[in-house]
Amino acid sequence: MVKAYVHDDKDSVDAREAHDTGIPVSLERLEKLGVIYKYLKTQEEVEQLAKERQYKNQDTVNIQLSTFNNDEKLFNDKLSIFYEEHLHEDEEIRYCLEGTGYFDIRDSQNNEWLRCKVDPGDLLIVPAGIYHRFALDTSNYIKALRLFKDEPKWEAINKSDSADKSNIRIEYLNSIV
Ligand code: KMT
Ligand code: NI
Repeated sequence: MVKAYVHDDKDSVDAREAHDTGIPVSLERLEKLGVIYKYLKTQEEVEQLAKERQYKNQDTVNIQLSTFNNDEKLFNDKLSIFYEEHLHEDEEIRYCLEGTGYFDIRDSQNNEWLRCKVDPGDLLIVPAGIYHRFALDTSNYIKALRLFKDEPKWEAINKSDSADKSNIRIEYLNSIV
C-alpha cells in the first residue's frame, strides 16, 4: 500500500516489471504535483470522498485477459492505450478494489516518471491536465473503480504539442507553481 518511487525509464523492459530505481517518492512530492495518494479501507469511504468533491459518475474496470475473451491482441491493445502518456480534462479518482497495478505520474519539471504502485484500498486523485499512464504488473490483473466528475466517459488526450498547449495543461502547470 502507498509506495511510490522514481521509474528507471528503461523502455526496453516490459512495462509490467517494477522499473524501480530505488529512489523513493514521498507523498509530499506527489502532492506538489497535485496528486493525492491515500489508503481507504472501504468503498463507503471512497463514496464519501467522491461526494465531498462533487463527483457524479463512476465505473468499474476489470483488466485481465479473460475480460477480453482471452484475446491477447485485444488485451495488449487496451494496455498500450493505457500506457500512452496522456492527460484528461477533468480531475479523476482511481481506487484499486482487487489486484495490483502501476500509475506513472509525469514530473515534467524533472522529466521523470513517478511510479505509484497500487494495491487494494489505494486511491489516487489525478488532477486535470497532468500527464500520466497506467500499467498492469506481472500479476496481470486489476479491478479498479474510476470516478468521474461528469460524464462517465474516458477520454484520454495523448501527449502532443497541442495537448502541451491546451488550456487544461496550462491551468494545471499554473496550479503547481
Ligand atoms: C487512466 O486514467 O489512465 C486509467 O483510467 C487507466 C485504467 S484504471 C486502472
Ligand atoms: Ni488516464
